[in-house]
Parts: sequence; structure tokens; C-alpha cells
Amino acid sequence: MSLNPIMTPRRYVTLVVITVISLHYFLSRSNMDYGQLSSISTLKEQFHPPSPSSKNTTTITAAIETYTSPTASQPTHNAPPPSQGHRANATFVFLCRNNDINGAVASVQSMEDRFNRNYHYPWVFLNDEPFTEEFKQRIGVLTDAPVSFGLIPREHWVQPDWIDEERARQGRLKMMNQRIIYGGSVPYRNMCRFNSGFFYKHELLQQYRYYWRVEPSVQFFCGLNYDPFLYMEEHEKVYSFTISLEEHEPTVRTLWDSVKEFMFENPHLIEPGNSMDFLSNDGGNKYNMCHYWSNFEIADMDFWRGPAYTKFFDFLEAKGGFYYERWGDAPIHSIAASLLANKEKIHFFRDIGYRHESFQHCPSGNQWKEGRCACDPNDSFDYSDHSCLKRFEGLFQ
Ligand SMILES: Nc1nc2c(ncn2[C@@H]2O[C@H](COP(=O)(O)OP(=O)(O)OP(=O)(O)O)[C@@H](O)[C@H]2O)c(=O)[nH]1
Ligand SMILES: [Mg+2]
Repeated sequence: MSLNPIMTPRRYVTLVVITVISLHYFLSRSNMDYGQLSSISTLKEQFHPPSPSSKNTTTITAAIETYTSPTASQPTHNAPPPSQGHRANATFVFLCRNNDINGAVASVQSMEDRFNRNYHYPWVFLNDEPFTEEFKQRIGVLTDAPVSFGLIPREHWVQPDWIDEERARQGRLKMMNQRIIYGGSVPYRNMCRFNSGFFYKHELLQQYRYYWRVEPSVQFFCGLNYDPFLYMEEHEKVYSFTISLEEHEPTVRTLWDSVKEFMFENPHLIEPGNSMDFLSNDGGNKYNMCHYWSNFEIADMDFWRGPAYTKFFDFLEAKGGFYYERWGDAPIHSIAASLLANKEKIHFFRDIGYRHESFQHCPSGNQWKEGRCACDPNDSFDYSDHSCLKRFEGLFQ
């Protein structure tokens, strides 16, 4: 090929470069889509889809996502969460021992990865013994959120002096013979009583209203693109759960009689729109053992601190059933929330995938997909034989 004598190879290359740059500039100014398709930011968006508010990129990003991710049809999933906006007055609460450290690390890591790394809600760790430096270091390294470590006052933890120890011992022996889990354990009873009526009195929790209880070795399966604490606040919920099930009857043999006595003496404290039908199949005569599994709880501490629950807890405490039997904090909290609060104030977090051995709740359908849940949707306790979810749902039908 021959070139024009004044068109030297060098001038030819210069002309081509100038033409390409001019064309690119013209198209960028006149057509937004072209400009964005050719920019580096679009490559980034393949991995971090934009929030719905960035309207100009929606069409192109949606097209690219089809190739990059099978779940990309939910553009809000990876949208930046509203961590800068309004936050609830809330904290995580984690009661454990120093030797629970490995399980505690696993639980905190799971919560941080799936929710809190974007929200930075504080963590409060509580223990009946001082936490070791090693414990504090291994937890502190997992999060940017504030972490505090508290010692439980002795009077909030140990078996009170007025408990008849001989009677309590007979109760423990009986339960050991029946092979009831933790039937012979006093520390387990201390823990149940503390979780029922004392944790929200701890000085480190005084400044907070909502809490999310976390235990060692639990798993949170799904990413959350909203704030459950704010959900509780905005919908005026006082208690929430992911798993509900039946209690071991021998651990709460006289609990319902005590509850009935309380209801008889304090009818004004029983909420008219309560959820008695969650607790009883015969209108309140007999307890059906249903309760919310309290190792997961997001709840309102002002409800526990209020006059109705205070009176309820004090009444049950005086019966001694935390030590003579083995009343768990799960039935205590569940019965209180069911009778002292309107049923509309209790929430099932269907979209929060959660496991505490030996049961799990795994969301299904769109919630499973949108949450990118790391659990098998066919493995969920929801409608198993001993689940009480059907009874909860029945309250609203
Ligand atoms: N500081 C302290 N924490 C305890 C004690 N006993 C239990 N806990 C904590 O209280 C919570 C509930 O105790 P768990 O042993 O998990 O009771 P559970 O969930 O009924 O039973 P498993 O998890 O099946 O053992 C956990 O966060 C424990 O770490 C104790 O004696 N001291
Ligand atoms: Mg546990």
C-alpha cells in the first residue's frame, strides 16, 4: 500500500489517535451509556452492584450482572446498608465463660460477616468470672465495633441463701435420674435465672434499649441488608425469635401453676390481645410446653425492666423454681412476652438463617436467595414435629 507523500507514517498515526480521542469524547458527552460502559467504574460495579438510587447505571449493570452472578437480579442485596443513617439504641449481649472462647470467636465472626461489619453495633460480654486478657484480645481483633467485658455481680448469679438447699438437691438428683440435660447442674440454673431476670440490670447494659443475644458456636447463615434492631423499633416489637419448640416437661413441672396464680392475682397486667393460644391448647388450663428458643433473641430491655415483667419475675423467683426445678429463661421469657404483650409485638424473623445445635432455621424461596444463605432450605426446623411455629402462625389466621 502506498501513502500520500505528505502523509508520513508518523503523521498518519497521530491523525488516527486524534480522531479516536475526539470520537470517544463526542460519544461520552452525547450518550451517557457509552461513557459508563467504557469506564473502569463499571468493572467495579460487576462485583459491587450500585444502590437503586444510581439510576443511570441500572440498565447496563443489570445486563452485566447476568453474566457475573446468578443472583444478580436482586440489585439491592449488595447495596451499601444505611449504616450512616438512624441507628437503634442497641447492642449484642454475649454471656459466656473464658473457656467458651473458640465458640465465641466463631459466633462473633459469623455475626460480623453477615451483618455487623456494616453497622458496628457494640458487643457486651458478660461473665460470672473476670474475662482473661487472651479472651479480650481474641474477641477484640474480630470487629471495629466497641466491645466491653463485664463481671456479673455475685448476687445476680449465685443461688440465693433463702433457697432450701436440701430441697434443691433433691430436685437435681431427681432430674439426673430422669437423665434431663443439665438436670444436676447448679451453674446452669444460675445462668437460666440470670438470663431471665438480671442480665438487663447489668451496668454495661443500662444505656441500651434493644439487645440481640448471641451464644458460643452459633451460625448466622444469611446476609442482612437491613437493620433488625431498627425493624424492632419502627414496628414497636418487644420480642422476636427464629426457632420455637417444646420444653422438657420435668424442668417446668410447677411453672404453669405459678403462672396461673400470677394471672389470677394480677388480671390487670394480662394484655387483652395476648398470645395465650401459643402457650396453651385449651385456653390456658394446661401449658403445651411451647416456647421461643432464647439462645436467639432480639428484644426490648425496657419490656423486661417495666413494671409488669418485674412483678412477673419477682413472683416466679419467690417460688424458687429456678432451683427446685430447672426453669429455663426460654419458657419464662416466652410466657411473659405472650401474656404481658400484645401478640402483634412478637416477631418471627423468617429471613434470619440461624443455627444453634441441634436445630436450625433456614429461610426459603426469595429470602434464601436474596440473603445468599449458607444453609440448606430443606433443613429447617420450622414445621418439624416438635416445632411450635404453626401455633405462632395460627395466632394471626
Ligand atoms: N459465664 C458463664 N456463662 C455460662 C455459664 N453456663 C452457661 N453460660 C453461658 O450461657 C449461655 C447458655 O448456656 P448453654 O450452655 O449454651 O446452654 P444451652 O444453650 O441451653 O445448651 P447447649 O448450648 O446445648 O450447651 C451460653 O452463652 C453459655 O456460654 C456459666 O456457668 N458461666
Ligand atoms: Mg447454648
